[in-house]
Amino acid sequence: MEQYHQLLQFLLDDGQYREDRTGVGTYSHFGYQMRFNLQEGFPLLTTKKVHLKSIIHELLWFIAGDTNIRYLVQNGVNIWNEWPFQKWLSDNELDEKLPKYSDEWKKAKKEFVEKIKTDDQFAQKYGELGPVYGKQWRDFNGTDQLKWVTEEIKRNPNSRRLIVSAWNAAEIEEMAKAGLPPCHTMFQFYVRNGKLSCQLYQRSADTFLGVPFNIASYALLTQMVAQGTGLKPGEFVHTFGDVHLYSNHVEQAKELLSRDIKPLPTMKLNPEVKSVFDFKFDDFSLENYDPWPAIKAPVAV
Ligand code: THF
Repeated sequence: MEQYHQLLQFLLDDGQYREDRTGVGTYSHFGYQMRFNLQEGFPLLTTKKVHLKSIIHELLWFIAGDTNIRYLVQNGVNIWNEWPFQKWLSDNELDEKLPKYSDEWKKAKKEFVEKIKTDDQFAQKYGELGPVYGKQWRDFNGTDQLKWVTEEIKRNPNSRRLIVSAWNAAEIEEMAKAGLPPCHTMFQFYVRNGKLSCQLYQRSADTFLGVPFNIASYALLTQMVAQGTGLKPGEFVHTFGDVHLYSNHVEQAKELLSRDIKPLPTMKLNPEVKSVFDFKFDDFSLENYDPWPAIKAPVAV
């Protein structure tokens, strides 16, 4: 994970200050690439504890084609709550009364999440993120891209068209209304010598909070698709558009960089599972993960 540390250091040293949609401000750079050899271990950050449980549930939720946060919150995953909550606030004209990140805002968010968990109708109405990842992967104007790509990898491994796109230009407006347009715009698979590699193009990246999740998530997806297609995992290539460090994550980034990197853990998948669509939460086990403690940082909405 040296590469991740290099990216953080690079943004601290050379990132250009830039205002952004959320009003927080970022240190940003346009165009960057990292590579992770999945044969060397599972690329989960060791210099802060990363909540792998959230990553696995989120990925299973994408693969299932789900776009409602209900499954996530029922499984203790809170990373997508901010957007439906903010929308609920503005629908009820509460966003002026409850300024972002205030104590009242946090209290109201807790109540909102509780209601999503327990109230079916409320969850249907307010838990929906719009036609985001799950929808586009499984039903892009009627095309099940994930099913197609997993079959095409087997039929035609030399193909240069092994692509899944989450960027559906005709539905971007609708995604922006409920949550946000996909940051992981598209990914491409590549097969050579019995190994499956994956490259992600990420148009916008929150380096401190999101990127450790994103690396682990796509590494895991690559491992799952590899198992489903009878291949070994190769490399994960992470390519960025606007890669940034939020101005309220600078101290946390410095703290992380002061810590020594530890050996990578190993991710074991249940070998009985033969298709990317059949994995359950209990089919994953992470071994030898001994990270430094978590570092708290606010998510910009
Ligand atoms: N928006 C922003 N501003 N940052 C992002 O990372 C991000 N995502 C997804 C969509 N929009 C984004 C959501 N993914 C956390 C992690 C991933 C997220 C959102 C939030 C987060 O807060 N992580 C904390 C807590 C972990 C937990 O609760 O389990 C952390 O310390 O890691 C990028 O894809």
